Amino acid sequence: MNRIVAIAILAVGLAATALAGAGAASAHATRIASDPVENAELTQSPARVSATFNEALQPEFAAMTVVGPDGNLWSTGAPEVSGAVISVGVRPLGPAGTYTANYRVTSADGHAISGSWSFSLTAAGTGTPGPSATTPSETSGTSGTSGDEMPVWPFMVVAVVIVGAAAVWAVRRQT
Ligand SMILES: [Cu+2]
Repeated sequence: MNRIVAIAILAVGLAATALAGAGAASAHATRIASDPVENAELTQSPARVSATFNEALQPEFAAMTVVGPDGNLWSTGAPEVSGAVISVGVRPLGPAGTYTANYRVTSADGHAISGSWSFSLTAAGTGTPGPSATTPSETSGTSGTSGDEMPVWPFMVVAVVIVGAAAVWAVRRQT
C-alpha cells in the first residue's frame, strides 16, 4: 500500500502545481488611471483619451474606441500603445451626454484585458461623428474577456484519473 500512497501524493502534488501555475498566470495588467478620469464632466472635447495600466502592455491587438450618446464612434485613428498607456485620438465632440471609452489590450503575460469607462460632455460641441459604433470586444470575436482565464477543471480531471489509475494498478498487483 505504500506505493499507492506515494502515487496519490504525487498526483495531488502535480494538481497543486498546476493550480498554482494557473493562479500566477491570472495576475495580469489592471487599469490604474484614465484621462479623462471616470465620470469627468467636460465642457470641451479632449484631443485624446488614454488609459494607464500597472504594467507595460504588448502593442499587438490593441483596440480603443470612444462611443457617444448617439451610439456613434467619436474616436479617430488607430490606438497607440506606449509602455503602460493606450490612447486614441478623439474628434471634436458633438451632442452633450455620456461618452464611453472602450479598450482591449494585451498584458505582458499575453492575456487580453478589456474594459471601459465613461465621462460626460456638459456642453454640446459642433463636431460630426464617425460611423455607428461596435465596441472592441464585440468586434474581436473569440478573444473577449471570457476567454482570458485558463480553466482549472482539466487539471482536476487529470489528477483524478492519475489517482484512479494508480489505485487500479496497485490492486491488480496485489492479486
Ligand atoms: Cu494575466
